[in-house]
Amino acid sequence: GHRGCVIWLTGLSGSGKSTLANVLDHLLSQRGIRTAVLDGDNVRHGLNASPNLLRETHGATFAERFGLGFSAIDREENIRRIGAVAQLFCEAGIIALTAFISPYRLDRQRVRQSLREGDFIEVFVDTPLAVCEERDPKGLYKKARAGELKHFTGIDDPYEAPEAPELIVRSSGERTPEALAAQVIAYLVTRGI
Ligand code: GGZ
Repeated sequence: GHRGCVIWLTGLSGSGKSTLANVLDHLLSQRGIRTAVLDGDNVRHGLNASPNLLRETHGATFAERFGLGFSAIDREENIRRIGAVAQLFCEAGIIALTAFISPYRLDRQRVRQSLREGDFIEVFVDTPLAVCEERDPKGLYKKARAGELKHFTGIDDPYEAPEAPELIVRSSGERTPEALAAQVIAYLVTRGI
């Protein structure tokens, strides 16, 4: 059998992290490997969501007490919780595929340190800002440029690129998500995973 690990995708909004995670999920599952995808769709709307914005508990709304936004401290807590969940998957022998901007080096470093040596595989999805902005699938870059959305990563909020990631994939140009996934799988093979 194979051990679990955490494949931690980091990169800008629109860089292709979720797409890559889902292609990897599909390809690894086909090979009989157990995987789990964690991304904004299931975490920011699930584990870290504010399910009832109006419900008052002990003098504060649920969102005020537990909801996570995009301030540095909220992103830190978002990544901490995701790291903890990914660790549980890893210990259960599952390959966790996480797709979050995770813009702060220190937050990613903390997740790395919570895992056994070699279990944290940091993959920098290095798509240029111009390409992400051109894609702009949700129109968020447009809003950020117009000043309607503050603290948007890459526009008026920092993105700290990894200094020594296990792998860098470049998704600009002709390269399909399948080609990027093949690059990640080739890396996993060299690592004996
Ligand atoms: C960055 C934001 C912001 C701000 C909303 N900055 O393209 P998306 O929509 O689906 O991906 C982005 C997602 C980022 O959530 P993460 O949990 O990955 O962020 S972090 O790791 O930094 O905690 C984007 C949307 O949420 N979004 N506001 N201000 N992205």
